[in-house]
Amino acid sequence: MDAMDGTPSVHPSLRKRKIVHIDMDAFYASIEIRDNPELRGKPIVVGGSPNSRGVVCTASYEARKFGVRSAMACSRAARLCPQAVFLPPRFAAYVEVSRQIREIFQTYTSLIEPVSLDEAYLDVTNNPQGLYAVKVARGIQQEVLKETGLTCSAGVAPNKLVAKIASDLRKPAGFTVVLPELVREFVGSLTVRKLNGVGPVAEQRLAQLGIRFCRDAWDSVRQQLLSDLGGYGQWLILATQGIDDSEVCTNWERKSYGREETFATDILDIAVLDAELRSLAESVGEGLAQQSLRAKRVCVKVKYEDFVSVTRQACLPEAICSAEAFFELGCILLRRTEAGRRRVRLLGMSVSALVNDGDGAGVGEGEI
Ligand code: TTP
Ligand code: MG
Repeated sequence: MDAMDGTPSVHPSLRKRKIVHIDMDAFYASIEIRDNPELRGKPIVVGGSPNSRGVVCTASYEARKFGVRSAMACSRAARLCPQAVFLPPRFAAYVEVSRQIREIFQTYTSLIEPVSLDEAYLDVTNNPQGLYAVKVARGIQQEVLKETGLTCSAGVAPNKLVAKIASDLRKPAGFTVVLPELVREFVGSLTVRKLNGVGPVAEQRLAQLGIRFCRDAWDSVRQQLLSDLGGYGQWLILATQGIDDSEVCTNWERKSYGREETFATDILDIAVLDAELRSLAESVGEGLAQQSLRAKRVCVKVKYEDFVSVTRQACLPEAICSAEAFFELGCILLRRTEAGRRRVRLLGMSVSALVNDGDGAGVGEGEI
């Protein structure tokens, strides 16, 4: 679609917003290296120990060269990179850095959507200082480095979808700007898997339709095939052109907050599981308190020995931050699973419907 004068027309939604996406580089691993400079230059794996059945939280870029990735079994990581240094996570340190970077974001705008401890979207369309989006992103990178000693990558684009892709493009310390006029070509050249919303299953399904790169979805025949997929297909038609009209949601701090533990051997004894649940609840309570958050919903996750997982959740009468209350509700939820009758490989607790201390009641109703 070209305009009469030959200049390509730009979809109107690409003129509405200026979004910055910030993502810290190798977050947990970089903090470990910062706090122990002897680790610099070495392959670092943060997560379970190499001979445990835990998983990798993250790996330094040196370890990634060997193929080590987040969520991989630690035993596999140890085989791929035997010289790697394995470190347990120190969540309190990561939460503290997360707080510091959010403080920096807030000096530029209050329109912030934190996605995880190390990642956030900022809507800087009308930022109070009247700065260009590029200037905001550069300023944040410099201040984050100065305040925390860590690098982050930034993406600047007309929407969240493209800003996230952009921040990931030139890690570490990457800086990528995608102007509205270039969005379509930029996204078109990427594989569909780069879109936040296309996972391995959708990737395969799209490949069957002949869609590997985003631009493969631009012709009318394939767009018809996609629209037959319903709402997700409609989203794909737009996303493959770099169009996304979603707003930066400022009214939640974090979607959920949790901990989980993969056991060295599968556990049948419910009393042992209760004790594990108590320590998970304590850790969750501590993490929430550090972030001055309270939670209303509690979720328990159980993975049985055959890797089948179930979750059970319920709401507390009001948003609170109490390890004891999380534990008590957790015990009730655990008894709604087959724990005690089937061996359990992993136990997790997470809390959601989070509110800041001082805010009103939490959201959501639930069964108990
Ligand atoms: P990411 O931003 O996905 O990864 P990263 O910051 O380690 O590396 P990158 O430079 O590619 O951004 O996740 C942020 C942190 O979240 C990561 O350091 C550890 C944690 N995490 C997990 O615990 N498990 C996971 O599966 C993933 C993906 C991340
Ligand atoms: Mg990151």
